[in-house]
Amino acid sequence: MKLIHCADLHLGSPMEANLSHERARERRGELLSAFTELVRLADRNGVSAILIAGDLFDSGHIGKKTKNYVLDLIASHPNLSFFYLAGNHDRGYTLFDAVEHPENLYTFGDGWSSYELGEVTVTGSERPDADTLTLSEHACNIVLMHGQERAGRGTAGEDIIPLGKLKNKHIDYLALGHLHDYRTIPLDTRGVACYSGCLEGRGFDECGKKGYVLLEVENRRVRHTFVPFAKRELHTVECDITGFTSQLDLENRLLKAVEGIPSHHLVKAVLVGTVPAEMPKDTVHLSRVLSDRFYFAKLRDESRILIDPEAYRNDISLKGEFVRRVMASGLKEEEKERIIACGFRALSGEEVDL
Ligand SMILES: [Mn+2]
Repeated sequence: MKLIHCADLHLGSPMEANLSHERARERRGELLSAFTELVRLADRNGVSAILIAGDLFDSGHIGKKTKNYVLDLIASHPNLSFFYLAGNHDRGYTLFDAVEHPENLYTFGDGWSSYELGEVTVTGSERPDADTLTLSEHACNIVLMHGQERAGRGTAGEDIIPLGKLKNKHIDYLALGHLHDYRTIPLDTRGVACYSGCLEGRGFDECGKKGYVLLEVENRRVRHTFVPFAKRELHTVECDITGFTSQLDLENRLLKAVEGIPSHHLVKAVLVGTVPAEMPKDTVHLSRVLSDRFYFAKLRDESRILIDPEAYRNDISLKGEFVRRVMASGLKEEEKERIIACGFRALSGEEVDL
C-alpha cells in the first residue's frame, strides 16, 4: 500500500516578495498546479491516500476560486483518500465546512481523531497533546502533526512538538509539517518523525530540492522515500571576486558560479571577497547577464573593498586627502568603503552607480 505525505503547500501565497506582478501570478498558478500534478501522479500510481500535514493554504483568506478548485480536485479523485490536517497558517479555517464536503476528505480537530485505512491507522490532531495520545501497539500507526519539533519532553507550546513525549507511543511514522525542508528524526526503536518539506520553494530561504515523501506499507512496516518534485528550484550561490581583473573576468566568474543550474530555476548570486577600491564593476550589467539566463535572478554585492589607509597617509594628492577625510569621519566601515570606492571611480572618470 502506498501513501504520499506532503505539507506546507501554502496555496494562495502572494509570491510577490521577489517576483514581478505577472511572474508572481504565474508562480501562484504553479503552486496550485504542483498540487494537481501530485494528485494525478498519486492516482496513476495506485496510491491509496495523500496525507497533508498542514499549511495546505497560506492563510484563511483564500479566494473562493482556489477553495473550489481544491474541493473539485479532491472530489474528482474518489479512489484517493485525502487526510488534511490544518497548520498554523490555515488552522481554524472553515474551508471544508463547505456544504459539499467530499466524501474522500478526512479532517482533524483539536483532539485526536483516528481513521482506519487498510492496514494503517491514520491519527492526527491540529492542537496535539502528546500526553493524551494512545495508539494500539498492534496497529501500523501513522500520525499527523504540524509544528516545530523539539527534542525532549519540554512543555508543549503552540506549534511545538516535544518528540520526547512521543517516544514509545507505538508510532511507526510521524508525518510532520511546518519546516519547509525534508528532514527525518529517529523517534524511538519503532518509529521515525519526518518533515516532507514544501512542494515548491517560494523564496530564497527555501533553496534546494523540494518535494513529497512516498510511504510504502508492507506487513505493517512503513518505508519512506523523499521524492523531489518541484517544478522550479531556488538557489543561492556565492561568487568570490577577489583579485578579478576585468569586467569580463567578473562575468565569467559569475557564470562559473551558476554553471549547471537549469534556466527555469530561480537564482540569487552573492558577490563576496575583497577587491581594490579602484576596480570598477558594473553590477547592473551582471544582473542583466543573470536575468537573461534564468526564470528569475537577483544579484547582491557583498564584496568588501580593500583600502589601506596607511598607503594614503602621506599622499598629497586629491585621492589621499579624500581617503583621509572619509577614514576620519564617523561613518560606518561599510559606508566608508562604499564612499571611497565611488570617489575613486569618479576621480578616474568612471561612471558611478549610487
Ligand atoms: Mn506552518
